[in-house]
Amino acid sequence: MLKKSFATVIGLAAAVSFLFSACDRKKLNIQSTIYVDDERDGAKIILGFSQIGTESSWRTENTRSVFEAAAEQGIQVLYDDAQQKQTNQLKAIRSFIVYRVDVIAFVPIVEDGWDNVLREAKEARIPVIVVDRKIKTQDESLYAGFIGEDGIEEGRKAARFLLQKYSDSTKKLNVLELRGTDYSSMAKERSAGFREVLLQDPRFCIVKSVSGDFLRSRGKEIISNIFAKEGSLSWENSSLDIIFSHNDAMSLGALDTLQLYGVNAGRDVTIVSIDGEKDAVAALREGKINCIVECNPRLGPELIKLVKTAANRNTIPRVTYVDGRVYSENDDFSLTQAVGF
Ligand code: GZL
Repeated sequence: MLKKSFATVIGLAAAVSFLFSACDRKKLNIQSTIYVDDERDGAKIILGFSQIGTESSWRTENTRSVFEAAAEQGIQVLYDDAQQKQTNQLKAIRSFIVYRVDVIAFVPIVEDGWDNVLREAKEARIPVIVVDRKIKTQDESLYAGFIGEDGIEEGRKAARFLLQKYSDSTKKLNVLELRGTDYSSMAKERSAGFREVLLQDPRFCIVKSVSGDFLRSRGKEIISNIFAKEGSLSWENSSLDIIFSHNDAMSLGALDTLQLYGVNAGRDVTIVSIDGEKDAVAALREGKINCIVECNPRLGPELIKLVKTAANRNTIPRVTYVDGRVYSENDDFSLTQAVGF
């Protein structure tokens, strides 16, 4: 397979890419550098990896995990940080095709809009692995397989915790949902799984659902806007008893504002979150968050196994799910290993 020098590709691709090789194993600093490598080491597998960005600790741990696993297996990584823009991901994938990487892995920021670029990868006979979030496509043959979490099950786990926590309550319970990035599979799945379980119980009512884009700043802003409009933690005369947040970053942002308004998070309002980042686990131990559904970002080792299989033209499983546990106020944290990322 003719491999163009990356210097040539640089002129074609706006994406700033990062070539990571085993020799850099000691540094694991994830710096975007422009790498010019006129000679490819043909023996090594080159992975083109298009990542969404750095919107949360989950995302940076996910990226770190991929780099670390690739270094351990001597796989070179062309990396692109899309800075939350699908257009940047499309450019990066096209530059990977021009550079003729062996495998492409990407985290689709949203579900739609991938068929054309995946068709180009298929025509170039480069296998594509979808990571973390899912895509909607007219042609399932356009990608080799998916590895990530089951967002629907994560939403169900969050709801099951609430059903258990309020099993003895007779009052109406009003829920505020902080959604992740709209049109992303993860936000859609978490919402769907949460509703599937929770709304079987007529005591619960989701009175408001807002997209916080998985960002801490937006979680903070949404709660501030509610206080500005309502003067309290309520919505249209319904007190908000529960906040269900699609990720820890938005939960921590919400905590920032609740503290400002003197709300006793974890007691005056129940908070259920997803991910398991260190700061959120610390808040759980302090009783400010009531439940965290773990979403494991450390997909690197499993992904690299799939990359090696695909690079050798072997079939990979269509879906590889990684599971996570549930941390809650009921845990005896003296027994729980240090968790979080
Ligand atoms: C989960 C991942 C989500 C995390 C967020 O699979 O897609 O995106 O839950 C991250 O923290 O922004």
